[in-house]
Amino acid sequence: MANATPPSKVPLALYAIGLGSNRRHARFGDPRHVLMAALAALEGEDIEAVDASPIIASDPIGPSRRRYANAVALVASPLSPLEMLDRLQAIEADFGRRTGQRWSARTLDLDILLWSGGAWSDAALTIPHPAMTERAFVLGPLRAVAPDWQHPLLGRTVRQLAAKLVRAKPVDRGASAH
Ligand code: PH2
Ligand code: MG
Ligand code: MG
Repeated sequence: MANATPPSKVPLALYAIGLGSNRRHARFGDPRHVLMAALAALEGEDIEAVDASPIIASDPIGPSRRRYANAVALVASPLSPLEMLDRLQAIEADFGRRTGQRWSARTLDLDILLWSGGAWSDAALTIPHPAMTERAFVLGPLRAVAPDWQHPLLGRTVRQLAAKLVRAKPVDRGASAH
């Protein structure tokens, strides 16, 4: 075609993705191995792995009594936030997560924590993740990969937020988390 234009280059966005698991997977094994498999599954044609934190073990916040494995991945992608959410939910489903498993023991939870575009809020998705500033199992791994990333609404870096959380020594923030 005479007027054909080359495919337009969509600029890449950077996302910080929180990973959590507190349930074995029949094939992958314990939660730590679930996260290792999930980190590999995140990479694809339009999601490029940039960095991944160490996988930590953390005490459960909320009603589930099993310990979690948690980690944070940094990925670069042309996907919009809602496209990324779709993709993460598809991966969760691939790992056997049933909808309605919120708060209960889950094989795999993938949350968008931060996005280089800043803040996002609609009926389906809120970025930054509203509970991230209260969760050591998020801020610890996030600090390992993106200490200088500034929370777009609070104007504080991840390093500052993590330091503040340690000082605050919350008694039980479980009820406000999701
Ligand atoms: N996720 C929750 C609720 N509580 N606790 C820990 N330690 N790690 C999690 O990933 C986690 C949790 C809901 O998403
Ligand atoms: Mg989630
Ligand atoms: Mg979550």
